[in-house]
Order: sequence, then C-alpha cells, then structure tokens
Amino acid sequence: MNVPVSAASLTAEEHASGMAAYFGAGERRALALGNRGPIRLDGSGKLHPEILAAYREHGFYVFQGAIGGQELADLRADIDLTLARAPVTPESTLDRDGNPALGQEFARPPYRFARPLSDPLGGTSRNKGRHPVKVAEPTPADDAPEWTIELLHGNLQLMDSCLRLYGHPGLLAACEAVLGDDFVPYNEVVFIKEPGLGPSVAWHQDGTTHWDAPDWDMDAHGFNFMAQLYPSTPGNGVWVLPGSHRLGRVDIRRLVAESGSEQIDGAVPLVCDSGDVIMTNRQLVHGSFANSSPDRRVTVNAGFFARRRVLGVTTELLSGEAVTFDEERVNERSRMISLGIDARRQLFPEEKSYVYRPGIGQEDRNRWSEETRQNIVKDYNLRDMYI
Ligand SMILES: O=C(O)CCC(=O)C(=O)O
Repeated sequence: MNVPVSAASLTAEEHASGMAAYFGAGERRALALGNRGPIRLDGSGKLHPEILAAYREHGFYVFQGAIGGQELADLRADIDLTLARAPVTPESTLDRDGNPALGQEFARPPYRFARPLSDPLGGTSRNKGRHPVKVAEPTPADDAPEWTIELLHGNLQLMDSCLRLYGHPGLLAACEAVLGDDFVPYNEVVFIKEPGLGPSVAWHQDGTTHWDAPDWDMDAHGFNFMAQLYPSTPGNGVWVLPGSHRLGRVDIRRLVAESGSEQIDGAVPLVCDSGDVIMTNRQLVHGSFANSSPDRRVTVNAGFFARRRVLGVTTELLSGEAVTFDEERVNERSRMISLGIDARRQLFPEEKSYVYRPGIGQEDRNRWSEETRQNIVKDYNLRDMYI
C-alpha cells in the first residue's frame, strides 16, 4: 500500500506498514551511492578530493564515526538534561518537576513544540511557503501526550557539548573545502523525533534568497552538518532527492504528483549510525516523515554559508522580517566558530585544532570562559543568519 498524500485517519502502524516497501528500496539505493566513510584529510589538513566530489555529485556525504564514545555520551546527556528542563507545554514556565523551566533567561525561546505525528508546515504558507505539499499525519496512540518537542534553538548556549562539537577540526576542514576558508554560520538547532510522536517536516528546499542570482551555483545556500546521536533510519530520518541541489528550484508539487504520493521517486533516506555526521546541501529536496517507527532520532544541526553569499545581502528571514547582514553582524556571529574551537581545545588539548582564518589574531578575544559565556555566547542566536 502506498500512503496517499494527506491520507486521513491512518494509525501509526498503518502508516509504518504503508511506507515499508518504499523505505526498504530507498535504503538500498542510499547504501549504493558510495558517499560515506570516515573524514579523510590530506597531509596539509585539506579534505580528500574524493569526498568533495561525492558530496558535489549527490548533495550529501556521511562522515562515519566522526563523534567518539565519550563525546557522544556527553551530547546525549546534555540533550536529555535540556529536555528534562523544558516547559511542560508551550505556555508553561515550569518543567516536569515543577521547577522554573530552562530558557527563560534567553531572548529567544529554545523549545519548539508540535502535535505528535503532525505535519505543521506542509501545504501552508509558513516558512515562506517553501513546503508546498502536506504529508500524512497518522493518528498518535491513545496515550500520546498532547505535545512533543520537535526542535531546540540555540544549541551553542544550551549545551557545552554542542559548542565543543562545533569546533570539530575534521568537520570544519570539510566546511572550508566546500565554502572557502572564510565560511560563516547559519544557525544551530536540534531536531528531535521521538518514536510514535515525532512530527514530519514536509518536502522542501531550504534556501530562499539566491535562486535567481546570476552566479547561482550548487553551494549558493550552504549546507548543514547533521550529527546523529542515535541511528538514523528510513522511518525516523531525513530523506533527500540525490543530485537535486544542482537543479535550481524544484517543483515539489509536480514531483509528488508524478510519484503518485508523498513517496517521491528516487529519494533516499540519510541512514547512518549514531556518531555519524551528514553534510547535507540545503538546496537538496528533502524532508522527513512522521516518526511512526519505534526508534528515536536526535540530530544536532549546524549550518554554514560562504561569506560572499551573506555579507551585505538583504533578504527576508523565514518569518518574513527583512534583514541586511552587515559586516558587524557577520563578524560577531562568526566569533562563535572561534569560541567553539577554543572550548574544544580546552577539553581535548591533545587534538590538533582547526585554524579558522577570520579568527586569526583574535584568539584572546575569543577564549571560551564563564565571562565569554555571558557576553558572547548568551543570546548569540539573535544574530543567526539566513539566506
Ligand atoms: O531533521 C529533520 O527532520 C528535518 C531537517 C530539515 O528539514 C532541515 O534541516 O532543513
């Protein structure tokens, strides 16, 4: 059974069984692409050209084992603590133990809630209408909570382990290979898909600014690192249409119509193990289905852009607010990269740190300490950039 678009009143079990054949075929295609392996750098610290070539061809690359045992454990523990301290409902100021919830000290609320197994975006005008088609919303189990947390905003101020991961030398070398050595940040969020609860993120392409630029190219809207704290499976993971990052704006409505359902032909799931990090082009057609599977996914995202695609650019944020990314904003926001590198160096002094070119000579200003936690890290995400 193919799950039809906007299938009404499917149970979670019916949803899962209706997707099973598509999931199996997609996973086989994903594993045959040849775009996964450990981070490989040459003698001068540059990303191996074969990795870059595979990324450019398919629009994503799976860096296997990029996060080691203790680091992975620290990230999981920080996520669990952050979730334990969340408000119990979107309006509440108290956590599940009746204590003041985390996040009220930050200008931007860190928690985003959704109804279990819902599709909050598909077919709506939200996010500048970039999710044109609604996907199936299975009915959650009778004992499901009213709300599930689907997203955390501002990882670098919420969790020190995320700040240290942000300074990962191999990942930053990959970033440099794709975007140049003066790359700049986008944002940092965590996608959470609890089993039987996680909502979908309907098919979309992320970028909304440079599609018609005369110098548009496959890297015009940057990429996200997606660090997987648990295995990413066809049921809980992000799906992408390989190579679609090279096509310009894609007519997603047409793709769905031609495929006969939301099961877009040729798409593959970003399957991988815990501790793997996927570099995913933001121009890929991608999305994730309601998590009717028994498996949790927690993905720590950190996005990056080429500086020239951001500096001096006027655009609209997803909220519709107009913004210009002037030099002060770009430079101040980019200090988080140097801080992440320093935070990592303090915990792993034996590891060779990545050298971020725009931060050279600024090291003393960008030391990670309790002082910089207050005056640089706190509310850093008010300067998030978006194109
Ligand atoms: O992690 C997910 O489920 C969706 C991710 C996504 O759509 C994005 O990062 O743009």
